[in-house]
Amino acid sequence: MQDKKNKFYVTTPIYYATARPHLGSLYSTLLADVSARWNKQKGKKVFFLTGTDEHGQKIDQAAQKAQMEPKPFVDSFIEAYKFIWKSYHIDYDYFIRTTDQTHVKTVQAWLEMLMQKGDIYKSVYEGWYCTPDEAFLTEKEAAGFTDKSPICPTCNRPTNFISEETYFFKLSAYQDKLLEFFENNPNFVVPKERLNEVIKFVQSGLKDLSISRTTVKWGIPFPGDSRHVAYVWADALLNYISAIGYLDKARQQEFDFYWPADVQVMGKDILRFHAVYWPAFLMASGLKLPKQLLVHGWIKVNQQKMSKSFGNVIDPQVLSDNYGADAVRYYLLSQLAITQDAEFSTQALEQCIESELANDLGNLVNRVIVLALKNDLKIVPKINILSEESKSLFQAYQKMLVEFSQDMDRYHFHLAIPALWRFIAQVNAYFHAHEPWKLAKTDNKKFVEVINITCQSLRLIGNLLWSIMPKKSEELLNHLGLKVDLKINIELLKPDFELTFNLYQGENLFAKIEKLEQKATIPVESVIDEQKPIDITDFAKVQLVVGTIEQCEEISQSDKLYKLQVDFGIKGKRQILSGIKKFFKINDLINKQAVFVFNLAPRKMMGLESQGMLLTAVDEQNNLQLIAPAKFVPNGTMLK
Ligand code: ME8
Repeated sequence: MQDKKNKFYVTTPIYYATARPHLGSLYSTLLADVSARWNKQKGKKVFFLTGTDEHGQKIDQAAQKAQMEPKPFVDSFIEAYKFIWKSYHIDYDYFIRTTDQTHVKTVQAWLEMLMQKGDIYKSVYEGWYCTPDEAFLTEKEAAGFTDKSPICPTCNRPTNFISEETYFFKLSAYQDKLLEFFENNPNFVVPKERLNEVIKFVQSGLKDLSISRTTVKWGIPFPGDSRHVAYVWADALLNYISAIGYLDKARQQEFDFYWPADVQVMGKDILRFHAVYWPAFLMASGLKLPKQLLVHGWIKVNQQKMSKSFGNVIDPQVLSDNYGADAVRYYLLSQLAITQDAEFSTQALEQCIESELANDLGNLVNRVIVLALKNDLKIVPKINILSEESKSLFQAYQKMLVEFSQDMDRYHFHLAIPALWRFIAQVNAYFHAHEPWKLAKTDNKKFVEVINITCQSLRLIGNLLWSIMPKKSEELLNHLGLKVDLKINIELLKPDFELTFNLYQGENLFAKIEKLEQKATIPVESVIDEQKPIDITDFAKVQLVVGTIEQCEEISQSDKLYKLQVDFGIKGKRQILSGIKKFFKINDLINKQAVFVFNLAPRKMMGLESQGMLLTAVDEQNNLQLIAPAKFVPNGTMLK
């Protein structure tokens, strides 16, 4: 195996397989992907792990609600995870599922080992339990609720009282060791401040942790006592080591090489489990602790955490279809500070695409290439002497690279990106100040120099963008006749005056965005919030009407929208725009009946008015299907 110092092992939380991934799950996975790519560019041997958490009461209950057995139920979401990760260029090395037999065997062997060691013992547990969060309340958290179930402080939902025989992990024995570890490793948690809440929690006193259930069947059977199943965290957390071969003799070398993880990414909701239980499990197992936990805030919608169980989630697939995956990556990484919660906004996303991506970067690339090609400069030759302004541009670059690298290394992507954009502004200023369109006519030598220096700068920008927007980085470099070169250590990336650039115009890096209204275009996943059922009067507000699609036309400059002419019988004819072009040929739609939202306020897209919304359903292959009555009904029929 190679030099251990030169490896980088990064993990995401494993997501509950109760629904398709949402923007929150994408965000954690994206942070891990950027770290993985950045470290690859630093020449490290990277292992990037993600996956799904598939056992426990929460999953079992969700499966029952869907009238399915738990295994086929969890199976049904895996393709959506893999598909969405792929469409966002998430380049993971392994996708672990906690129902994988290798994981199950590892957990059982580990439980057995700790039982023999005396760190796990059997007794009776009583306490208030929050199923959505899979956590017991502490005595302090449960205190003060005399006449009703205590409310979970994390999600504000009622808890249940549980009294049962259980296996305990001797968490209390690790209280002092944990505090000592935190004291010696103040940078264990990024951002640092979040470690304080953990320290306070540990200082308030650790009780032994219940890690098995007899009342739940959907889980990993306890070795030698199959009435019990391992309970969630003792199963889920182990994924980080089972995936790389823990307790598997044949994979010992691999495990020794990758463990400990260099960074483990998670939202602040699960910090306690990762900063207290997980280190204690590892200490008990005689293993090293992860080097760092990267803990980010929540993406919120209407001031509330975006969450499957609150039913307010945004589908990342709809966003990538509308805006392009790399643009969404850029928005999430540059606009959301990992240190804080942030409200998701399509307006901010669109603003970001228009001004930072299309104007600052896309236009610069386009201008330099169009101008060079117009003046027959397809191959930009080397230059020998650098002017003072060119030198000072690259000095600014060197300074920016130091800042950029430091922020990338500490996972503050929201600071690294603006530093890069300040350099892009300097390159824009350099290009415009020289007015190369005039030089082309008056001073060819100077003209070639300005084009060369701008291309040199774009090469540097393109390489630095690879971890943030991998596809756009490749496209940008492609415009210059180059490819991403992972052999260059990114921290030493500098202009290469031996290079010539073979320019290629191609399509603009960032297409004009098709502005779509947030509510109409970003469907909230159809998870019903049991806490807040809607009233029949809410439902009655929506008019769902059957119509026949009479005409369907493409819209120039839009690769997503069709313009439909729909006949609603006595209700008249309407023009309706729909982003379904990718999924249907025109002839598949003509003369078809479908269901439309009829009383949606008209809205403009690509300068055209849309007077309603076509309803579709996503099938298992992630294609759209029309919703139509089983038999022909008169156009204009309202759904009841
Ligand atoms: O907790 N904003 O799984 P989970 C930002 N299976 N990130 C969010 C988010 C939001 N609104 N919502 C979710 C579990 N996340 C356990 C983890 S690990 C051994 C077991 C992200 O599906 C964030 O990283 O509820 C959060 O920690 C994770 O998804 C929780 O996903």
